This record gives sequence, structure tokens and C-alpha cells, in this order.
Amino acid sequence: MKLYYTPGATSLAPRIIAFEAGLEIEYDKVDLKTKTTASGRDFIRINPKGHVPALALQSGEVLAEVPVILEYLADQAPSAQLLPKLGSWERYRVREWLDFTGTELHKGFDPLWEAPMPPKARQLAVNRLQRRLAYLDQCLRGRLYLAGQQFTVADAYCFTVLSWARFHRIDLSDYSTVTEYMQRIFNRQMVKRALLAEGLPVAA
Ligand SMILES: N[C@@H](CCC(=O)N[C@@H](CS)C(=O)NCC(=O)O)C(=O)O
Repeated sequence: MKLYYTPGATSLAPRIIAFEAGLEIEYDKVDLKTKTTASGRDFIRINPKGHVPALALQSGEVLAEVPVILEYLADQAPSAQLLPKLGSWERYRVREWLDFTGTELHKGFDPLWEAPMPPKARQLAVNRLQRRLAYLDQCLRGRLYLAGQQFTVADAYCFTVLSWARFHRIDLSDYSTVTEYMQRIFNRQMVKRALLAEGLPVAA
């Protein structure tokens, strides 16, 4: 398998899961501006949507979209327990968190990457994210991770997306449970390894 990634983008989440699951996969860096890979390929021919992550499988198929890539990787290593069993109630809960992260948090950040962003429009996007963060803060009270006491694929995704908050000057310290949660995930050995592999800071 080969994961197409860009340092610090959502492709960090599948890398965390691959490391947590002990999966040996190859990595190819994508320049999102030129849509070319470090190996010299036209990324649009690999994923016509032009997004990272994309996961190329042995079969020649390419899987795109973060939640399903995470699900696929976790299913390759069930003993790592990064995702509850297919068909179980707990699995649907993790799916719920994956979708919340994808549609409310990940896509909530999208307008902030657009430059130049008129201050009023930026404020509206930030307000919306802050409402989601307040909800998350409430949900995380009394839990170690999104779906309970066990780290799952949803946490790798949520951690990756919320790590963009500092860059966009959104203060997570207003959400103390979210801040503790982020630190808990940051402290995981495989998360640090994944950050290091992408050349990202591992000092708090
Ligand atoms: N729906 C896609 C979105 C992925 C996405 O937003 N990727 C961003 C990086 S975090 C990207 O590649 N943006 C480049 C672009 O849109 O051209 C998914 O879930 O995988």
C-alpha cells in the first residue's frame, strides 16, 4: 500500500493509524500546489479530486476520503483495536465521530485556508467552529477519547484537524477538556512518530 500525503494535512491521520496498527506502508509526498508527487507523478491521475490523502492498494485500486481510508487501515489490523467490530453498535458510534469530524470540524476549517479572507467572513467561520468545539468539550467530559476509553481512528482524525487551530489563531485553551484530550493524543508514542516522520514539531 502507498499513502499519498502532504505534511500536516489530513493525511497525517491515516499515517497515525498505520503506525498505531504496525502496518508497513509506503509514503509519497504530494505538492498540493503543483499536484505532483515526490516520485514525479501527476497526482490528478492518482486521485482526480486532487485531495490528500489517497491510499493506493496492491490491487491497483485507489481509495480516497479520510474516514474510509481510516476504516480500511484499521480493518487490516483488527488486533490493534483501533475500530470496533463491523456490525457492532460501538462501530456506529465511531462512524458518527468520523463524520462529525469530517463534516463539522475538517470542513469547518476550509474557509480559513482561503486567502485573502474578509475579516467578517473569517469571524463567521470561526464562530461556527467555536460552537462545534464547545459541543466537543462537553462530550469529552469524563472520557479519554471520542468514543469512550479506547483510542480509535476518529481520534487520529480529530487530533489532526484540531492541530490546525493554532495556525488559525483559534485558542483551544478556552475548551479545557479538548485541550487535555489533544495533549493525551499528542503524548502517544505513535502520534509523535507520525509527526516526526512528516517533519512537524513534537515539542509542546
Ligand atoms: N473530502 C476529502 C477532503 C480532503 C482534503 O480536504 N484534503 C486537503 C488537505 S487537508 C487537500 O488535499 N486540499 C487540496 C485541494 O483541495 O486542492 C477527504 O475527506 O479526504
